This record gives sequence, C-alpha cells and structure tokens, in this order.
Amino acid sequence: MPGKVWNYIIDKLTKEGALHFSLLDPDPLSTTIEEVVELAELAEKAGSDAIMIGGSTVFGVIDDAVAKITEAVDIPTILFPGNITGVSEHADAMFFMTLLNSTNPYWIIGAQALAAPKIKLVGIETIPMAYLMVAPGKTAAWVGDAKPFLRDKPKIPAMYAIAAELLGMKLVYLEAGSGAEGGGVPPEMISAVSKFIDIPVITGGGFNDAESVVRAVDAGASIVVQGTYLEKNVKKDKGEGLAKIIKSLKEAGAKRV
Ligand code: 1GP
Repeated sequence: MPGKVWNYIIDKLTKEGALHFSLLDPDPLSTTIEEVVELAELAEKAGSDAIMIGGSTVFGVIDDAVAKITEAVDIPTILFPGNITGVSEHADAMFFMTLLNSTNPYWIIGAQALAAPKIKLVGIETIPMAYLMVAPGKTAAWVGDAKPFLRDKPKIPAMYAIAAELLGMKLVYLEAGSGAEGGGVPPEMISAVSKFIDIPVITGGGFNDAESVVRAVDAGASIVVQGTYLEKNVKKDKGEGLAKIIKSLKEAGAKRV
C-alpha cells in the first residue's frame, strides 16, 4: 500500500513541481556493491530525490546491495524490479509495476502474482505503477515482450495512461529503455499523456543532459529518471554535472508550482 515514501513523493512534488530519481543497477558483472553505494551517495549529494534500484536483467541476489544503499542514504530507496528476482525487503518502498503494453501476460500480472505473497508478508510499501514501453525500449522491451509505442503516435500511450489511472495506478512511467538514443521519450508524447491524466508521469530512458530533462519537465513529466548518465559521469566528476542537471530540472519544476 502507498505510505511514507508515496507521501514524500507527493509532498515534494507539490512544493518543487518536479523530481529527479537516480536509477542504480547493482549488477555484479559490471560493478561492485561499494561502487553502487558510492554512486547513491554522490547522487544524493547532487540533489537527487530518490534512488531507484533495479534492472531488466538480474545477476545474483540484490539484497545485500539494497540493504547497504538504504543504509548509506537518507533519501528513499525504491525497488524498480525487472522480475520477481528484483524484490528485497531492505528497500523503503517498491514500484509495484505492470508492463501494460506487453504481449505476454506474465509481465502484466504473472510476475506480480508470484511475488505478491512475499511482498505482503514482509510488508514493504508498494506504489502501483503502470509501466509503458516507448520505442526503442531497448533491453526492457526485449525482456518484457513489449509492443513498444511508436514515437510519433502519442494518442495510443495516452489511452493506456487513462486506462491505468482508471484502474487505480498511482503513477504512469513512460520508458524509452535504458541507453535509448534520441533524447528520451518525445515531449509530444509526454505532453499528450500528462494532459489526459491527473496522476504524475514519470519518464526515463535516454535522458542524458539538462536540455532533454528540462524538455521532459516542460512537457509535463513530474519525475525524470537517469541511470546511464550516472553510471558514466558521476564518479568521474564527483556529481558536479548531475547537480547542474538537477538544478535545471528544479528550475523547470518551480514554474509548475
Ligand atoms: C531505464 O528509464 C531508465 O529503465 C533510465 O534510463 O539508463 O537511459 O538513463 P537511462
């Protein structure tokens, strides 16, 4: 059930107009727990509002990484599970998400049902979220058997987003896929979707600079997620570039308050 973290998101959105979430993927094939913890700390220092933990592919067990990140930062940690393997009791909350434009019912309700008893038992806060895949969709679309929305057809995701709101979802996530080319989800699509729904729009996948992040907020996104940018830059410049991006996001958000 939505709780403390959800209230934090809504309070902050009301005051600041837009939020920045940092996505970390504790994948032992490409990083260590220490490195991921350091990234989380630098992201918090740069002004990011929450740490999302997850990925489309999971190698190993994420519990240890989630526990250590949650211990290291004061901002909320939110699971962003790519499958039932992405569940851990050590996060502050989790996005309980359904990939609505998947062609495979497993990703719409199957994985969720398999994970539900454990989630209920450990009592972690859940935030129901519609996950909508936009082209190119990258690894997440491939793994999730998605039929990604065409970038120049914003009305179709708008219909899905309205349906998600009517089904009781708290957030709609427009996902272009981690590492997507083309500056993230097109602003025309973000604005078409956010115009028709009253719940916040969160977007990610290919937002690699301040311009694309500001464009998303100006188009109506409430939360912008960055993962690849963090992995590539934050350790190198100690979060200086990220702090500038977040400052631009907050200035754009302030216009909406
Ligand atoms: C992926 O939307 C997120 O699920 C983040 O994408 O890695 O391209 O920032 P990037």
